[in-house]
Amino acid sequence: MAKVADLSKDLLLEMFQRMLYLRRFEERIEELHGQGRIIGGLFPYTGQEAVAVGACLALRPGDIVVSPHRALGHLLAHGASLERTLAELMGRDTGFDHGKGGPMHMLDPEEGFYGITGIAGSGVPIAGGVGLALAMQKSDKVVVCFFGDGAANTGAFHEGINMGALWQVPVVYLCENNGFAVSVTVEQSTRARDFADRAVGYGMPGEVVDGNDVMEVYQAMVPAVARARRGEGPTLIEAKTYRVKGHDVTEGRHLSPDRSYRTPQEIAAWQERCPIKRLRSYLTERELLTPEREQDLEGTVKARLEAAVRFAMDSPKPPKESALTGLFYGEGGSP
Ligand SMILES: Cc1ncc(C[n+]2csc(CCOP(=O)(O)OP(=O)(O)O)c2C)c(N)n1
Repeated sequence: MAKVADLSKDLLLEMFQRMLYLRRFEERIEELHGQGRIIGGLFPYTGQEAVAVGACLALRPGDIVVSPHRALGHLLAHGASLERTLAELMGRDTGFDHGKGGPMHMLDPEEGFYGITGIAGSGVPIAGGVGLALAMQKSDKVVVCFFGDGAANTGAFHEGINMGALWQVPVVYLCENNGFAVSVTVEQSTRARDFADRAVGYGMPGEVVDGNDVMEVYQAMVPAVARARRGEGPTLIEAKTYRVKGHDVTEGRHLSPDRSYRTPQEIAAWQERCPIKRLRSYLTERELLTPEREQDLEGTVKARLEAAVRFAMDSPKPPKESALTGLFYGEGGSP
C-alpha cells in the first residue's frame, strides 16, 4: 500500500478542494430545498466527504460508479456536471434526466454514473451486472459500488456480492458505514463488528479504513481498483464514518430531541473528526496550505456553485408533452 508521503502536494490539495466543493454544494442545496426550489428527498453527506473523494480520485475517467440514495457526493466527486446536477435537482429540462428523475433517480452514463437507486442494497447486484458486462466486453474499466451499513444487511447485498465474487467482476464494493440506517444503529442491526469481515465468506479481500481520512480511503482504493482492473476480482472495503446530519434534510423539522437516536455529544465528537478539518490540519502543519490559499479555493468553489445555480434556475422546465417520454433508459427522448 502507498504511504502518505507518496501523495503529491497537488493530489492532497485536490482532495481538499473536492471535499470543500461537496460541503459547500450540500449547504447550498439545503438552502434551495428550504426555499422550495428542490422537490424530493435530500440525504445529507456532511462528514462523509472523504469517502467519495478518496474513492473517486482512485478512478480513471470512464470508470463507473453505482450509488444508493445518499449519492450526490459520489456523483460530483466522480466529476459529473454541476450544472446538470443542479438542473436535475430543480426539475429542469437541462438536467441529466430532463428534470424527471430528481434527487433520487439521477443517471449520467456518459460520465460513468450508473445511477442512484432508492432501494437499499439494490446497487450491489446492479454493479455486479455492470462489472460482468465490462468483463465480457474485455474492457479495463472498473466499477465502484457505494452502499451503506443498512444495505449491507439486505439479501440483495449477500446475493449480489456472492455472484460478483464468483464471476470475479471488476468491482470495488465500498460499504460506507456511517453508523445508522435511518435511526437504527449498526449495533442494533448486526453482531458483526466489521462489515469488511464478510469478505472472507465470499472469497475476496476485505479491509476496514477510517472513512474520515481521505488519504486512507484513497490508499486502500488504489490497490483494490488496480486489482479489479487486472481482472483479479472484487474487493470489499468498509469505510467507517459518521452521518453528522439527519437521515434526510427534513429530519430536524419533525424529530423532537427526546426522540432522537443519538446525543449532541456524540455528534460533536464526530464533528471534531471532520475530514475537511483533519486534512486542513495535516496540510497546514506541513505548510502546504495557507489561510490565503484556502480563501482562494473557497472563492473558486463559490463562484462555480453560483454560476451553476444560475444556469439551473434559468433553464426551462420540461415541456408538458414530454411527460410520458424518457422514463426508461434507452427509450425515445431518454437521458
Ligand atoms: C429495501 C429497502 N428497505 C428499506 C428502505 C427504507 N430506507 C431508506 S434509506 C434507509 C436506510 C439505509 O441505510 P444505509 O444503507 O446504512 O444508508 P444511509 O442512509 O445510512 O446512507 C432505509 C431503511 C429502502 N429504501 N429499501
